[in-house]
Amino acid sequence: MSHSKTLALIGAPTDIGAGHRGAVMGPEALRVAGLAEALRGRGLEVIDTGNLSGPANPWLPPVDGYRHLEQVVAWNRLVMDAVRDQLGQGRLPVLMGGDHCLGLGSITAVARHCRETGKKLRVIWLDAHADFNTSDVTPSGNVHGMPVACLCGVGPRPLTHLDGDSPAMQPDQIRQIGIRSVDQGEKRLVKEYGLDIYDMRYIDEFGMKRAMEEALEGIDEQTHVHVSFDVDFLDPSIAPGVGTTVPGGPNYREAQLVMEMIADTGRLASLDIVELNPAFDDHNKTGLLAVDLVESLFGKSTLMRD
Ligand code: B3U
Ligand code: MN
Ligand code: MN
Repeated sequence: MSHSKTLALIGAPTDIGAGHRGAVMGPEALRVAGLAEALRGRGLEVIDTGNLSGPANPWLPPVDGYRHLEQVVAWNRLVMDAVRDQLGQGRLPVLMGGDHCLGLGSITAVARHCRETGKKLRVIWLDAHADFNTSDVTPSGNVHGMPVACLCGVGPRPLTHLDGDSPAMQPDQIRQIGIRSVDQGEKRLVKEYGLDIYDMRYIDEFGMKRAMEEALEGIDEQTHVHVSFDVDFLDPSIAPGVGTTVPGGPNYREAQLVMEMIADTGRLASLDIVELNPAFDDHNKTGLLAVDLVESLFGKSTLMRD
């Protein structure tokens, strides 16, 4: 195992970018499900840095195509600073969301760290959604549907320039897996920007193994792999605890394989676990599953290879 690094759990309890209440409880649900204990059980050193404290969610309608832009910016600044701080200390940050708008702050910090340390960035985005909306095409105004676009420099200036530079990353640094809900205008944008998307059609036709082999192609010892795990990636039958379920997602075995294949690269260096919504869950079933999968991401092999 290559994880000599200490893991730093960072709680970001907010649903500021979401359309449903409840992701604010995500960090606590992951703690209750035993995230830190499970990873320690794998021999990893884990510290829980506690929760960030940002603005409350005012639950207002969108303004000019964005809901709560000011508060979204504030939360993402907090996340960016916390992730940057942990990376600077040589730790592996694990962001416990919170909704997926926070992937913007997390990956902005990771991308800068990669530029400063000469690493190649590869983002593996596990999600039912492409999260490439803009104010013009969003059906909701919810910023959790926009972080990938913002990271690629498409969006409102306070989000695209979160740390001053823009774009934070290039479309060819990201691979999206499990996608099955892309809005009409969003489809045009992901084509225009050339996003590498392994959607459910691709996974059905060629299998998860091939999708992941292609998504992980080119990763070497100079690569920093960031996983952004939106729990709605999983099929709702196994993961009901999310705000925006989309049927037809990866099953338990496929999800395990995804995590194991990423673990096998030995290059995982930062992680987001987002969109867990205990208000929709069944006895923390989804939280427990997320912990189970994250264990695999950190090298727990189901075939007793370790
Ligand atoms: N694409 C839709 C729905 C959505 C995106 N991300 C989530 N839901 N979690 C939107 O509102 O942008
Ligand atoms: Mn998402
Ligand atoms: Mn999603």
